[in-house]
Amino acid sequence: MSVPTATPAARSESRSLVQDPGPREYLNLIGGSWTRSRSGKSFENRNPARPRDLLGTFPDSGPEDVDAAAQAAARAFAAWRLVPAPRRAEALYRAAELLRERKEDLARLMTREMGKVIAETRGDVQEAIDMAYYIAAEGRRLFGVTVPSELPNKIAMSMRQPLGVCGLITPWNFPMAIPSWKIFPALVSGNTVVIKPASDTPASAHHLVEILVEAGVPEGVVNIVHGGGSSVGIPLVVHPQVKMISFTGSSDVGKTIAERSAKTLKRVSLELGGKNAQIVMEDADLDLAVEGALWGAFGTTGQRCTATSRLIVMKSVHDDLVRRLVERASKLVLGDGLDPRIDVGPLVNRAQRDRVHSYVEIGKKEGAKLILGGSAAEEGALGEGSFYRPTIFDGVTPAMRIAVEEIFGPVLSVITVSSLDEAIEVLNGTPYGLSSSIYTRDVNRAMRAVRDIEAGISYVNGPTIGAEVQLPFGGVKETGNGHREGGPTVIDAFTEWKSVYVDYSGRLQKAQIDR
Ligand code: UN1
Repeated sequence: MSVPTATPAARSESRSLVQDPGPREYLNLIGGSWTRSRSGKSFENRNPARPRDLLGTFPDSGPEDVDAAAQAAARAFAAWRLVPAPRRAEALYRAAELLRERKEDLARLMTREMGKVIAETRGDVQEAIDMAYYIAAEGRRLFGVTVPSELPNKIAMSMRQPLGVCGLITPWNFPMAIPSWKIFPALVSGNTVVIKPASDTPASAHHLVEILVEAGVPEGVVNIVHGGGSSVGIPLVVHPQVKMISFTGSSDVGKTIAERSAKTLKRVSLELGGKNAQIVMEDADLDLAVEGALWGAFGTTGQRCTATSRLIVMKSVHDDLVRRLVERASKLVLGDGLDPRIDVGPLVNRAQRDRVHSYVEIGKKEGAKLILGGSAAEEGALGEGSFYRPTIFDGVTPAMRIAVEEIFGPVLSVITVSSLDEAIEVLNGTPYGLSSSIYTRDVNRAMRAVRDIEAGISYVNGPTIGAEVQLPFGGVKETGNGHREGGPTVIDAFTEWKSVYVDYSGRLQKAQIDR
């Protein structure tokens, strides 16, 4: 069988320049051709720090575009699944090199697209680079198990097989990292993909896909269809050619996807909301705990599913810790994330800003004590964008809505407790279970917390954010449905097991019966 390679046509139409300041028309990629939406409709992508800055227009696609992409991906699967995995991985190594070369341009574009500060968008591209190298190496692993057979002259082994067309639906908070941690393992495992990136961050996903085309991924293996959740996302979820859906986003949308895909028993890998907490014990290094809480709560303007949204503090250190925290948080500088002096960028859009503010109003009504922020930042140039002040509530009780529901913004709730048991009980008292953290110098307490916290990720003396690509990423309870993307476990999400028995005895042998 001949190994497919990237077609020159697909290459010549791809554009590598990402720093072009003028708006451009972006297209879908379907079966190797860059195309408009069938309806001809498009939508705009604007900078949330300065909405007059238009990055470009994108196809506002519909079910007919999804269908074309799914069919193209299904056709491409026939050949791609037969390409040896180490060869498939070679495209990912090349993609990693291209991402490295363009890291700065891609980071700048991403800051314009979704607002987080340039140091963080560099980190986002770096996470894609890390994932490319990490997963490319899987091309020479994709381990199965070989075990003894209970019968003589017989081999029992297992191997992984691709699923087929995977539909990937990705959020706007990690516009390149999250698409990369779905696309790369899907491809190395031999699947083909249709990706629908968030319509707030379509450009970052576009450039990632463009890089894969340049890296030699054959036509039809990676397809991108832009548009909204109901017009593109749901048609992808229900499409009969799509064998698997990987989604990162809210628990509400995750539940809808699970319901809609149940009819076809499609595999669904869900990475959903969080209400992550940092516990601070009385023996903690308080300076370190303050640094951790600041970064965990206000990094990415609080828009990480791993963000620290609750600070669970022992009574004896509460006053000292909160005083230091407010002092530091009040000095955070808001603004356009392209300026390296800025600490906190805008929220991704006005609707998110309004949503965050509605939670602040709820917190006040519930009787929590607002000790910092609590309003949109509108002075000067900030008024144009979707800026919200870092916000801290003290005196929060575990049952308040601001202590239970995911806010996805720069809002931290401080809850006071008197023992480790109480801290863990409060931490576990939400429907979510993604990330968690404890600051203590006592190894016994740290290990009890690691054992008893209900979360997919636990940090000791580090904030709730900052997962590395080589460990499983995901959570328990309403944070997911048992899959773990990232780490070696991501391969389980994107492959089927096949068990293979080879009998070389030359006679009929009966398992369980011949003894
Ligand atoms: C997310 O918030 O959806 O662990 C992903 C972290 C990042 C990934 C966050 N590496 O904070």
